[in-house]
Amino acid sequence: MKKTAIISGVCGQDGSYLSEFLLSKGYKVIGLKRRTSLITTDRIDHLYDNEDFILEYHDLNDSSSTWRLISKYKPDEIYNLAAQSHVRVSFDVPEDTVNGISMGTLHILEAIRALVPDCKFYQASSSEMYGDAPCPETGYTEESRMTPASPYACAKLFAHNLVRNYRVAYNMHASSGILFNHESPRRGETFVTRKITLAAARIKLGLQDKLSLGNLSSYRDWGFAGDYAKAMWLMLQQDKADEYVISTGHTYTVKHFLHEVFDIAGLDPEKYVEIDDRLFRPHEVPYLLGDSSKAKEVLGWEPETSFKDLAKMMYDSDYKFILDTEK
Ligand code: G4F
Repeated sequence: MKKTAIISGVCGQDGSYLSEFLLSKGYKVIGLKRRTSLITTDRIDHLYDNEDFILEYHDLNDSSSTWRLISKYKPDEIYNLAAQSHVRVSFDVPEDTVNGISMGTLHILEAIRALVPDCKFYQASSSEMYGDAPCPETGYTEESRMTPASPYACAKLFAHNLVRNYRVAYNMHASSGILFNHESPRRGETFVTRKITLAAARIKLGLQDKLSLGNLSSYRDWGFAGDYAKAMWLMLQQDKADEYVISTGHTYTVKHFLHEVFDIAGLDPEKYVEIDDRLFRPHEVPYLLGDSSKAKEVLGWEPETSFKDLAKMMYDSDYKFILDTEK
């Protein structure tokens, strides 16, 4: 009998990679999508022909939709990936961001407890939760102090703690993956890596002449989103639910990523990049480095894509995309 998995936020980067992964493992996948006036299904359009892939409308702020769908499909696993996930934007729409992440997670946990207590649950926790807490030399672990530095990160920490509470209080199989930044050609265009690879491709093709960026000196531990989807699944295959840091163990500045991509494109960033103060954040996370020793030891998980390969994969994909669509 096929296992059924529900994925909230299925139209996002991670939702699309996880859907592909679960379908390849023989799952029936119920993807939950928020209603928007613009079409946002481009990352999952190629999955429509698969009869095991079903799309349903859902909203994190509408608990009735959460209860109805969990009751309808009685899933074996639920992956909660939905969120307003842009950190800078969370300063502008804090209520929407915080409500969706915190109450959305609570609604799912309560529905599982009442309707499908054996269902396994995955929570998309984030390295943003560490905020500006001091980082150990070898990177943040599951036990490191967390001092979140944005409404988004505060809400993620609330949801992270809630998941732990439900795991202990109700003996639920509820796990959290503390994922460090993970990127891909499917990354949203307003996140810094994709903004850089798209701009480099457009500049190379003579379609853009400036790239505006904010803080170039923050450090991020950047991995490939496709590698990280497998880690989410592995967490739910364990006998015991738990929390895991998922990261590469290497950290680079935004400036370093910029130079890597512009080098690949054969461009000099000094000629094109301008700093725009409006893109700085009221409170920045200066340095993120993760230590995934626990994931390696317990899950047997390790990242497979290097920083250089990730930058090249993203630039090459955007170059082809711009050539096909704009040139
Ligand atoms: O690409 P970013 O917007 O990602 P950020 O804030 O690290 O958050 C991402 O990763 C988290 C995991 O740690 C997720 F939880 C979260 O949902 C999201 O996926 O910014 C990266 C860095 C920041 O320091 C930012 O200040 O790049 C800096 N930056 C500089 N110029 C910029 C820009 N960020 C964006 N988005 N746009 C810029 O023009």
